[in-house]
Amino acid sequence: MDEIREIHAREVLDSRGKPTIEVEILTQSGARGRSIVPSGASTGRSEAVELRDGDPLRYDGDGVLQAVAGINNEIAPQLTDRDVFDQSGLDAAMIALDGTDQKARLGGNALLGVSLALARAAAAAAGVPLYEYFADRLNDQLSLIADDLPQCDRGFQMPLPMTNMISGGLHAGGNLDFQDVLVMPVGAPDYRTGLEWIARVYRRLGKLLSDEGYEGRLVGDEGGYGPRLPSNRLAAEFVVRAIEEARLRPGEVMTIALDVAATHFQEDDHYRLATERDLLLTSSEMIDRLESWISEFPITSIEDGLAEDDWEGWQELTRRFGDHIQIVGDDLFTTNVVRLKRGIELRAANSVLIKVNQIGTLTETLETIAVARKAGYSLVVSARSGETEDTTIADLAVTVAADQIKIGSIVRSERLAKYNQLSRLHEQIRSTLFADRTTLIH
Ligand code: 2PG
Ligand code: MG
Repeated sequence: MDEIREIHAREVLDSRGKPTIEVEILTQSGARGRSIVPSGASTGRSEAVELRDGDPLRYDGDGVLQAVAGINNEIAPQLTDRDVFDQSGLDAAMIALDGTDQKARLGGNALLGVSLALARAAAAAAGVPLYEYFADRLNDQLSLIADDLPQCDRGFQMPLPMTNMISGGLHAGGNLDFQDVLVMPVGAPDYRTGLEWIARVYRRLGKLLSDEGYEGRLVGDEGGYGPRLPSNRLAAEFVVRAIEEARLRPGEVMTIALDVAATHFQEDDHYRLATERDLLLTSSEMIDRLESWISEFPITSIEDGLAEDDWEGWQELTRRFGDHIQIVGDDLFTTNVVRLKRGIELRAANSVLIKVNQIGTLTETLETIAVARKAGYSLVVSARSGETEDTTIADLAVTVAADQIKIGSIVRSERLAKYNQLSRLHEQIRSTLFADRTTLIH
């Protein structure tokens, strides 16, 4: 038992210069925890609501003073004097205090800031690294789901980086329809080698783009290059060439992943490809289009290939490619256990993207992870396009033996904060192995 003494929130800025929430917690024993909340641009409709002030005179309405006040004046008095180790009870108390389905009253951003700062304070109070503290909380969730489900055995593992090379969509001014072309060093023997391979490809890619007259220096929100290419296809072609120039074998040791983020170019029941003369595709035609990409490029993972409510399309997508490609739901699931269970039942995907701020508390995030594991889904722990120096997701990925971690590219310090934390964890957990990634191999 270690009682919470102080909870204090303030407004700080994220990597896009937008206000966000920082929370600090102090316990009776003197342990401290601090967290900063990330923010998405290509958000799913079912995400926890991000509470923003809407006052046009401050940050064009993006201020978070109301959410900060909600923490300082409502959440803090409720949680003060309670045991910092009671993560699930404290998260449940905040959810009840908010009282809405999508955390719209106090804000998912407010709840998440407190939830993660609580975990950090509790880990500090227990004198254990954050990833170890997360393991105990994950085991709580696993045992709630089923007695026979193997507990997290503290066999911590490094996640494989899924790293952005070319950014498009809402992350780079609409230069491309697709949001990310990413790489995964599936043949790397360990994290350190994988990171070097990724950096090598990134450098070759910048040079290739510049040499051919495209913007090989301008980067999008997550540090991937943001060239104005004439087609989505060309983006994948450039990345394959960069892998070759880096003397790595595309499809063998380095594969490609896509985050299509299709929700954001869906119009009514169609998908509008602006870079292809506003071509309108039905869901099935969009799947055919993805199929041609899969056959042409060494793609082993597709995220949000279809829009967030196109459940039938997702079923077809998974039926056609789910046995050899990772089909990842991001906007589709929004880290929400109800949506994930529906997807599992419908066989609508085989992998889930985990973003802590989509759901808004650590306990709910771990519940979603536990359900995904039980269903045999792979896990991709992900940052947001608006990020900060907070490194919590690196520890989370190691605890849950995430198959991959998606942080953005290997430039910009809000991204490097996580990659560098992973380098520290790589030494601490003394496991050179990546999590099981058999699903990724062609
Ligand atoms: C995504 C994320 C991260 P955003 O779509 O997966 O790349 O973007 O945070 O803008 O939702
Ligand atoms: Mg996504």
